[in-house]
Amino acid sequence: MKIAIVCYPTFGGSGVVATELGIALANRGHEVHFVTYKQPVRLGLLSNSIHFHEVHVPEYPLFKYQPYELALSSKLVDTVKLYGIELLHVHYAIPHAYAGYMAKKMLAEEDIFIPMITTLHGTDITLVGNHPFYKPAVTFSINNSDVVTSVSESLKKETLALFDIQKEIEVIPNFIDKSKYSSSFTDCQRSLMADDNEKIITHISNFRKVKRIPDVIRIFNKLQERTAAKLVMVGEGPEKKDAEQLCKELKISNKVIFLGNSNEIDRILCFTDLFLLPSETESFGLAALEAMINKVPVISSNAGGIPEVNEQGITGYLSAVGDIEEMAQNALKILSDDEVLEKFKKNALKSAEKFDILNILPLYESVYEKAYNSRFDQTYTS
Ligand code: GMT
Repeated sequence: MKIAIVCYPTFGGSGVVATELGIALANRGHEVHFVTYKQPVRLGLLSNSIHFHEVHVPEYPLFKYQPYELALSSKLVDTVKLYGIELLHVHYAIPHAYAGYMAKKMLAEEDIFIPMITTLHGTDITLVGNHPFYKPAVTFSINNSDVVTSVSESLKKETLALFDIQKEIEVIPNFIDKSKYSSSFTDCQRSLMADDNEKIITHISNFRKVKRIPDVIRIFNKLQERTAAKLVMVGEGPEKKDAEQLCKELKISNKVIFLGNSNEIDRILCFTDLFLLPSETESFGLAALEAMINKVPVISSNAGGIPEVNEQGITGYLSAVGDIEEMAQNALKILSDDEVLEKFKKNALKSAEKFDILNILPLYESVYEKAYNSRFDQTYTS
């Protein structure tokens, strides 16, 4: 099948999922066309089966806001016609589902009927999409998608509670590619980050408010008072400066390493003993799953869809949002006994394997088929 994927090309979870899905689809023989404003960060080499089409938004001084949706929908129309695309898969409702819907309508004028799948990822529903300024457009574009999927049961429930949704929402969880991790590094190079006696704690995110970065630092601060440890902070975002300042105030700057964005998170997770994810809201927690496939237990909040990934007392521990004391105690429970740590590591890997791409890809292919077959209905109804 010829599939156009629309996503954010950045380090955010939705872009990562969309990119990895596209790569996996191409490996299964589909032809995949990414349409976005920059080549997605996780996308490597382009080939006959993986294409990238850049959306340009010409600057014009009259506009205070440059019309990205307009440029995206026009690019989609051109790409569909030029490459004979059979299906649109848009990741993150805002503004992708809206632009996708416009492209569909423009194409229908030329008797080209193209089904659209919208995948809801989290903040497009829980934070941004829910704002009254966006809500009517988001509701409209979800209801006018041919198939709607959500990355967790929790996000599905929230979507149904917050919006007036007439469409069935299918849950297709996020995934990892187990085969990429099976040949794990023989030497994790722990010594690059810590002394032999120190445990390595890691946090990876886009450093936005919802990630509760100060909680990450304060959990670590409590932890390092009781056991020798280093904290590795991976990512970039608005909360990073304050996080560095907080480390100074707590006098732990020498124990916290800020690495910035990285394309080598499996290398970092290879030498990690414990992962922290105390988020305020999290539809799924892809970062936790990536930690788990690298045999790293997770200390997290119990927000949103995290309990669908991190299993209490098995792959890690979950606490109420903001309960940093309990999170620090649970972290110590895992770290202070090597046998316990080993057990949690094994469990983390085993649970993560359930989310292997080989189990999840057929679910997407089946909704693609359903949407593709529905194009005949569209022919008659539009
Ligand atoms: O976590 C973020 O802020 C990025 C955001 C995104 O859309 O790029 O992540 C969301 O989608 C991920 C992939 O489906 C989920 O794993 C994250 O839980 C979700 N983030 C939130 O709900 C806050």
